[in-house]
Amino acid sequence: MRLARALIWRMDLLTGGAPRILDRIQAPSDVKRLDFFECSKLAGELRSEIISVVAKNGGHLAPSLGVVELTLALLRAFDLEEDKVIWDVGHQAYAYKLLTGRRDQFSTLRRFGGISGFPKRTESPYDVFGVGHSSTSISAALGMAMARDLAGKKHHVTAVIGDGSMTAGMAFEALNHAGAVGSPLIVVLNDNEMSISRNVGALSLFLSSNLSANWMKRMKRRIESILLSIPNIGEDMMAVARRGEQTLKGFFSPSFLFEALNFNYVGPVDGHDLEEMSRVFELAKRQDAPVLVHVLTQKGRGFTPAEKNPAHFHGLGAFNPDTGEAYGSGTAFTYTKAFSSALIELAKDDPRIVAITAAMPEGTGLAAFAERFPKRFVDVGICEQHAVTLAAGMATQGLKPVVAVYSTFLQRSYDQILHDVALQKLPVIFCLDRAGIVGEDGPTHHGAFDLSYLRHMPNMAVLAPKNEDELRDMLITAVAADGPTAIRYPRGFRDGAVSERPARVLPWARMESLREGVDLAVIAAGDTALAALEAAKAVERESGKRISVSNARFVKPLPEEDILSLARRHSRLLLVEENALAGGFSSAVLELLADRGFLEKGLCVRRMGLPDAFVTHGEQALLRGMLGLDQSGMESVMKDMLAAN
Ligand SMILES: Cc1ncc(C[n+]2csc(CCOP(=O)(O)OP(=O)(O)O)c2C)c(N)n1
Repeated sequence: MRLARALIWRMDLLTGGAPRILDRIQAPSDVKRLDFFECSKLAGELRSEIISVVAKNGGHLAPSLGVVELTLALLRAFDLEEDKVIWDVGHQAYAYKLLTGRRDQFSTLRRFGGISGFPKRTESPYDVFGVGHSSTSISAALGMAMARDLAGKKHHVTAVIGDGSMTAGMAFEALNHAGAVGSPLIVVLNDNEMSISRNVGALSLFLSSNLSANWMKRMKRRIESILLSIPNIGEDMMAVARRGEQTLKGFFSPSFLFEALNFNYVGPVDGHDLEEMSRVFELAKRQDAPVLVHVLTQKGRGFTPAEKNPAHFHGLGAFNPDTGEAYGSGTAFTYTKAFSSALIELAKDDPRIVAITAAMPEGTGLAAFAERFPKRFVDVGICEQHAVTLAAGMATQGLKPVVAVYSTFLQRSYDQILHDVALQKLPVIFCLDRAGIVGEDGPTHHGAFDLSYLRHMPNMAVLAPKNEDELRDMLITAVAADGPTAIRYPRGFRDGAVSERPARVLPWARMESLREGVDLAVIAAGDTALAALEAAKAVERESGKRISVSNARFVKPLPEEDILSLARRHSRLLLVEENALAGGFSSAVLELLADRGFLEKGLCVRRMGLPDAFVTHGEQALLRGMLGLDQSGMESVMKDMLAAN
């Protein structure tokens, strides 16, 4: 039976228009039956499939293209019915998804109702750990290995982590622990010398293939030419030097680092050479100790535009699969761009301003700042916690550090913000991009919690602009403040432009009235304020009622005076935010109203925001619509409130 199947496979291969090998992979173990020639054909098919789907749906292209052969090697080496493979970040797991039972759904990647862009335990039994944030894989893998040991089992546990993700402290905490535990555990270091942009840090030098290959070659050539230039004895000295080469290589190679942590080191291995990797994984499987397999890959491999510009193709929207050219609104003036240009403007006149990113200069808009003020720009790697305390240290010395980070990733730094910044009332500015619903990246990436995790910290100010123009005002307001300030703004754009007028410092803890009415008051935080304004106008036209709409501007300190004044003048109050309702802006307002006795007096309050559930992935506008956080959702709640007595 097996022989017959193998024969059919080979026959199909020989007959030009053969169906894809990919279409016959029913289970991950099917990959084991392929020979290296078939695997290389399959690698090509996987790349075509990934490129064509990501070109339509957007996604993480370059990371996934880089690990196609590595994925095949893992599936050949391990039995996924027993063994565990844990992907770090998980943005590179597209080939893995295709080979582990999700080929038929792959065209739905990142779409609402479709498969996730990241490994997800509820999606497949082969996704043994849910992920989206970086540098968790070794900890999770060690946990699984320790559970295996306790159960007296023998299967293999393998974490696959990129060199960018390896820069985070958490990865080292896990290596340190794993080395001490000493149980069998395989860590595959996928080294492409890139994080999203070029990887940074002293460690990246140590890991770099330049060191282990090019650097060694250069060094060798120089030593050879020096020795050969010595008359008579040069040749003999060369022979001695060649014998010492291995020792020198061992000393300077990354093995030095990992062996100190009690890991056996194997590598560097060519991550596009399936045969070599297969040999190495067989070797790794036989070790009765933690092993680090250092694999060198090329980010974007097999798609020329991505090979040339891996940072751009790291994660992107729809594009032309023939040319790599982006479709859509790449030129739109987003909040990120408004932040980027406003910060540069401020920094021109204020040498205290420094900008810090945790491996995301492009995503946060700091790349332009880095070009303009290279000495005042810091990329710490994927180290959000360190970024915050670094900023705190700088602030003690009179600098005005601006930490630009996605809302979801700042979750990592809760204690650093609280203990190192807020407690000492240090003037660090946090610019939180991607706050609220982000869209296709889904629950690991929605910025749903920042208002909740920041607003209870004493000394902290939390602001949310209604549009790009107000973001400029908030930035200058934050620079003028004498304590920590966070500004949170969404992915994408509201007005898509800023006005010509210079930015101005906003009145502290005051909101902005956008419309005065009598029948209902709406207070909205951030970007939702303008949608609420449009909704109110539409409802007014239809109902003849008059609605007050205010832009909160400050979530902390709460604009108490303005809120209480509205509560006195209205019998109905609607609160809107794109943050978890639990502990967010509307919670703060409710606390105030309860404390001041307004709830007892019969004020009718309704809240709109994110539910106490993780919001799935899908298009930003679609998710907002589903959650009722778009104009039409707001209209219906307003009508409902006006209809009630
Ligand atoms: C905690 C956290 N911060 C930032 C990010 C955003 N991010 C996603 S992938 C990535 C780079 C990862 O680099 P690497 O691990 O080397 O993988 P590669 O993309 O090069 O394959 C970053 C910074 C994240 N996912 N998690």
